[in-house]
Amino acid sequence: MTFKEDFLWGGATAANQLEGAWNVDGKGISISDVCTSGTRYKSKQIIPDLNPAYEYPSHEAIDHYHRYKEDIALFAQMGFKVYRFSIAWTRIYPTGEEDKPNEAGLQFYDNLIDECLKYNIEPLVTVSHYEMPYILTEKYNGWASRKMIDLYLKYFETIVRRYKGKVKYWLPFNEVNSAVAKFGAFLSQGILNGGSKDFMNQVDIPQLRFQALHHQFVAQAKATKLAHEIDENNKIGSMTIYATTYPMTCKPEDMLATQHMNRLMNYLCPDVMIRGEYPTYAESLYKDLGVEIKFEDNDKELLKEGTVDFFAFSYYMSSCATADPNVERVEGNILTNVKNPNLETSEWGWQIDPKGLRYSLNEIYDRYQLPIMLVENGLGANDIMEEDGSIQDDYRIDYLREHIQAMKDATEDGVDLIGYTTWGCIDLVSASTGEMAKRYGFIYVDKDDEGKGTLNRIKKKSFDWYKQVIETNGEKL
Ligand code: BGP
Repeated sequence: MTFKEDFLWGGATAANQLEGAWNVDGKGISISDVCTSGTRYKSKQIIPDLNPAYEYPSHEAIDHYHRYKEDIALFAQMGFKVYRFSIAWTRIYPTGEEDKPNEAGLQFYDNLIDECLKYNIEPLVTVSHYEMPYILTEKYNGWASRKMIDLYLKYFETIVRRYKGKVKYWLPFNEVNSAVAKFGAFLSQGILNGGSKDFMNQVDIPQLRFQALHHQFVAQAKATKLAHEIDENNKIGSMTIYATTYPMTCKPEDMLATQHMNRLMNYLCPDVMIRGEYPTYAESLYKDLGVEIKFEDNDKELLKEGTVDFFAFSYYMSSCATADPNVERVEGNILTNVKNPNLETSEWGWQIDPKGLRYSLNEIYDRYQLPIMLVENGLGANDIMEEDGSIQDDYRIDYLREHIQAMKDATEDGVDLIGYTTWGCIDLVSASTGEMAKRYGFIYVDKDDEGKGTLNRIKKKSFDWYKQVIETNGEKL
């Protein structure tokens, strides 16, 4: 057995990391247009305050807003069956609180979606990918306020109605469990702890993060129910980071530490979004964190009524857990890992583990028995252009080949895997570092960390390789 005949091969991006055009056609200022961190802006060595004159990477990005036709034509050349992109909330509701949506923003996504459909590429839309109208963070402290639920739903309803019949697959939030890992507090939830937009180094207030997460769960459930009502063909996915966690040793203490990590990071969020209720272990997790969630009267029913249709996740690395506080930790960009001596790491310290993907897929399917889409996976690398202008990214081909093989093995194990979108199918701005130098694409974009370059698109070696993978439905790796 191998991949299904209608397996959805493709790639994934996010609005703020590729569109640019941050202040045109009525778009409002989003979180990503102002958010900072020491690493995200390291090329500039400054942490600026909100200053529209400052060149944040999202301001121009790779100017996909004006070049989407060229980019989608390249995806079509590779044979994409699906393209995962996100809609920028601030193009639709610039401050989040307008009564009427911004027609120019809606029109842009009409055009983008039509362009996909022209090539029979299925759009897979992320509704909120690490951004929201910035003003809502100052006014309400983002998702820490329950007010966000209605504002989000207004935006969600607008786009689901507008693109009805064209878009079937929806992901209400990107990596909603990033909030568990703290860096998501500003990036994903818009919480301004102590007024800080430095998302890696905020003061940590778990109570705010987890209450905000509860609001996101309720919003996701209401959105799911609504999307099903608007069109029964709509398929809604939960979307989380999944980092397989191994015990550092076979000591029972390490096994317990592993279980703890798995519950907190990998399972808490999908358990709620798929089963429609908090798992029993949430009570003790929250007690240890000193968190108490405020429920409103019908929250429990709402969570039950809006469970998702499929499981979507990002997979880049695996991790280890230990009960021993003295074991060395490696700083991944976003997740702090215990070093696994058996694995190689990427240039950015992410532990590469294709076999862990097979294991993860089996674990996930055993637990939920829902169709699964792997919606982010790939290798961030510093690609070098040869003198003849080519980019020989064999390391990326190796990485993807091994991960696709792992998906194949998992399919043979019986897992219902329905799609795969590699991250950053065209080079774009890194979410965690703000760099262009951390490239994931099959398509090279001529732009550097100083913002210089022609923005020309150049096919890398991996472009033809992925084309062949899709052509042969994963037979020829
Ligand atoms: C995920 C995010 C993406 C993306 C990817 C790679 O967590 O959903 O937005 O950027 O990670 O991360 P980075 O860009 O930091 O290399």
